[in-house]
Amino acid sequence: SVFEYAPAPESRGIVDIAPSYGLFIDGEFTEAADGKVFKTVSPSSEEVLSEIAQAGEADVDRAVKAARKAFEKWSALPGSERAKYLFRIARIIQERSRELAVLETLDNGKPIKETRDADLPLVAAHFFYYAGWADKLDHAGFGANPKPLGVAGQVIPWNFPLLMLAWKIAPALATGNTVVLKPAETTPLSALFFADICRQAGLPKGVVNILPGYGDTGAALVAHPDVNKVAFTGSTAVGKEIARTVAGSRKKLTLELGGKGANIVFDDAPIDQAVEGIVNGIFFNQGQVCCAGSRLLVQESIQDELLESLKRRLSTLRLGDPLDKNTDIGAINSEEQLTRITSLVEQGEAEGAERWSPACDIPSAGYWFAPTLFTNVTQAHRIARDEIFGPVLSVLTFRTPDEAVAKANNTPYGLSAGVWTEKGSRILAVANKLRAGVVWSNTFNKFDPTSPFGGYKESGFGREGGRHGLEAYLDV
Ligand code: TXE
Repeated sequence: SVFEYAPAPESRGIVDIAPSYGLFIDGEFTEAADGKVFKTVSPSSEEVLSEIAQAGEADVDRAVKAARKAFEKWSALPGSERAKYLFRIARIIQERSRELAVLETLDNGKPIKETRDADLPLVAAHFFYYAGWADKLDHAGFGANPKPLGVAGQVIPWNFPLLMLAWKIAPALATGNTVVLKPAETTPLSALFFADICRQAGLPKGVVNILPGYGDTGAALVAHPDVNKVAFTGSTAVGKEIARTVAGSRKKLTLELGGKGANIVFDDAPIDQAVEGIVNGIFFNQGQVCCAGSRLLVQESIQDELLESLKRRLSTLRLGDPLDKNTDIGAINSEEQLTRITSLVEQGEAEGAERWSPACDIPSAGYWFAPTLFTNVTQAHRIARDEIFGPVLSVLTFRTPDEAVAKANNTPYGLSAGVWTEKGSRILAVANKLRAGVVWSNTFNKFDPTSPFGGYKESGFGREGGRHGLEAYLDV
């Protein structure tokens, strides 16, 4: 795993990180045309992990040209041949999953328990799943011989760097498109390792190109006239900007944006199980999850009992070194994100909500935020309306199912929700009224490549995953 433009890697146990990495264009690691670089930092130690080439407009153009050229042959391959490459990539991801998990944890700050047991298995599963579709597109229900779109420009965030890459690249390649992908500026490393995996799998040059950089690199990619499809996951503000850029062009667009998910707990729910689901819903990945259950809607009659159990459970969470297998709460991905969380939490206090956190030691270096619970929250509070994207739960109450539904839907977002009750009929009745792309019942944050994922309202449009995920990359 030593890349050409990656002199003398420094060993970090399982993973070797080189002091510098290039852009990945047309099958080669190269410097940026203007020689620009930026640093990627470990959020749990603030230590510089590596220096990364930063793609500018000229590099975007070069990568799109390479992807365009590769598209001719790649799209003409029989689906069964494309499938072989995807299966090979999936197997290499499995073989290198320990290395990738450590790398992702170092660059992102999330607990190794999560990268090892959630991110990496899901990444491999996505490639296996879409490999299986590559030679069956005629049977996907879109009519005979659906056509790939061409070059896909993909921009992804930092919260699940490799998983978001898998969600974007696997269906694009399976359907015969080629890709230029921009990872987030704070987490470029796993995408560059993925580029190396593409080479290891013998993927033809130019089919996948990786361009690390900031928002301006993403904007240049989105605006490039020879990009046929734009797929974005990130903030609602940037999603709207991208929609404006793409408007009037012939580019197809899918957007996966923010959320403010409601986790609704009825009085007949098994409390212990619900507490685990609430914890998973908002503290998984430090709450930096678009479909996080960031609003707890609890039926008034069980509020005291539930909150008592929840506080007891939160007091057992271990915050600290993300590489420690016992860590539950890792670092916040960046100083900017920590500032955003802190300011919203301060606003919550200023607006009169009651703040509670378990006692925990915050390491001196790195970006950290203790698990936080807000009670006495009203729907008007900003902490009940804005996506915080941190380990912060706002608790609201309700009396009737109708009130729960009304409160859950009282948000501009519509990505996820959870319903906790023993009554099957109630699950169905409530789920049907929730305006959210995914509703979990008696569980939360469960993902599967066979299941379409995406938002209603300001959470975006288009679906990733499942058969629906193919449609985003096909002219049908
Ligand atoms: O997002 P950005 P940020 C939400 C979450 C978080 C907030 C801000 O609430 O607190 O957004 O996070 C690239 N044209 N989510 O600032 O800026 C950028 O380089 C094209 C929810 O990190 O949207 C990165 O690769 N691309 C979310 C990606 O967009 C641009 C995940 C996301 O960054 C661009 C992340 C531009 N003009 C944040 N500007 C989710 N849905 O899961 C930036 N980028």
